[in-house]
Amino acid sequence: MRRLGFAALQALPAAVARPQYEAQSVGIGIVHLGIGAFHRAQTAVYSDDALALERGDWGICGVSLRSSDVRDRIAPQEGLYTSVEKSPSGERRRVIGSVREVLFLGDQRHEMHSRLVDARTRIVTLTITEKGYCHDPATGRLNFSHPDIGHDLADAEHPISAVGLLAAALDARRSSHGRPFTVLCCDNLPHNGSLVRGLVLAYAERRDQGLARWIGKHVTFPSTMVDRIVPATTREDVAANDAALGVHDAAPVVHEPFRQWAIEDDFCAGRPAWERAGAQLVDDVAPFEAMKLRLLNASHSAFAYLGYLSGHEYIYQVAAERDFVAYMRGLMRDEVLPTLSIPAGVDVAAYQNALVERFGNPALPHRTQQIAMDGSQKLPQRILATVRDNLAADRPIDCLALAVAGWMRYAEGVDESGREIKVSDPLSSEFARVAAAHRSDPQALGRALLGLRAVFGEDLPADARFADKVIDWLKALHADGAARTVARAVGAFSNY
Ligand code: CS2
Repeated sequence: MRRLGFAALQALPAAVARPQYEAQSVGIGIVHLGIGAFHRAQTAVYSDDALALERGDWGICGVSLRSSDVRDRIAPQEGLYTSVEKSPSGERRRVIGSVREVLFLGDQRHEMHSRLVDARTRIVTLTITEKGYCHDPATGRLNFSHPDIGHDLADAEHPISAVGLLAAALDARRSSHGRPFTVLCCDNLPHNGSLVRGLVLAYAERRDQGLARWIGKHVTFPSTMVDRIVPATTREDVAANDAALGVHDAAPVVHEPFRQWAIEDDFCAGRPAWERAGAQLVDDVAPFEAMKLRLLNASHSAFAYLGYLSGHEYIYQVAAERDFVAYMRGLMRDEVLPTLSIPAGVDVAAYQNALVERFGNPALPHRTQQIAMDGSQKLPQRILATVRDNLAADRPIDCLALAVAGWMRYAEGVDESGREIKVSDPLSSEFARVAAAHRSDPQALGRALLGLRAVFGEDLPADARFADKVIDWLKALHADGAARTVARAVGAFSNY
């Protein structure tokens, strides 16, 4: 079958949209670190729309840090790939042209560094997942004992961490043309711009105080909130897309119709017209980010752990369960909303209803295990920050504590039928050690996992209102299973 590329565009069926601008002539102005499915389904689509509406050299060079897979799939296609929007009302396919180059750090370090240092590169965006920043999730500080950070400080010319790569590129720019770029974190982290700024400055200070000062003075790190549900692409997705296009695309991405991008407008060297593509340029992203992290991502993680333990492979199956929907609504209503300041003009009731509907999209098989990954890196900003706010105000945390207990039960690595759970997490070996030591003792297991300071900090394990509630739920999960425990939790709601 013919391969997707510019020469194949004209032959595509009329129903398949394609770039509405001369993508081949667009110069590269953005380097994206972490060119996974989310970036290609969300921020690269906004850029594609923006380029169609306002010409500019804002093409994207995507960089993979860990694997050559995406590069090997997209480079032969001249950067082109299909965005497949899937909903109960059908599918919409569109070839995206904003990615103009894809590199792999492992064997194209020189090309990548040149692109990062090139004065025409004015923005570096990142989606490297929560664990990619080598930080301590509980404190937000750079983890200098992280092996990648240790490697980079010892060999600053050949960094492997995103923080090290940014610092090396900025150092080379400082000592050559002197032009900075904007760093735009697009990961689900709280105050992600200032968080990444702190990490890069902490790293730079260890290397060169002058570099740290220059970065602090010239480089901007605006925060953003990104939202689109993007399950991992399956072989079936690729086959169905080839059949629809009539050409082979090795790297389609599948996603929901919904998308949102709130961005602080603080760019030191310009930006694409993303607002013309529907992005929201705001003075303060924090309210948007808290709403999204605490309503969507907390519910997602709760569904992932408790839903998986209840025997559900996909989120839409969990969202079809009346008790789980009641649990999600109760968690949002009683324990998240009181901690939020809703941005002006936002209908938060409609937002919550939309979340339930989005999770229930049966056309989008989003695996519970995909969302369950890296829980130690996700829980602090999705659930524990909300717990802290509620404890400070002496408000309930029952549903949040059940989500944490669900994570603990999942982290044990054995499901309710005794089958192994493949737990994917930077701390998975620690989980396995704790589970082996306390397999049949949920009290001791809960205490041991609460002792993970990188996740829970010092305060939460010491607060009996939280620790005791989590352990009580963990005991219930062991005794009755997740489905019955969720049913019991919602049975306690007065209006259920
Ligand atoms: C999910 C997110 O995998 C996960 O942790 O909760 O990727 C979620 O799909 C996105 O944040 C939605 O915008």
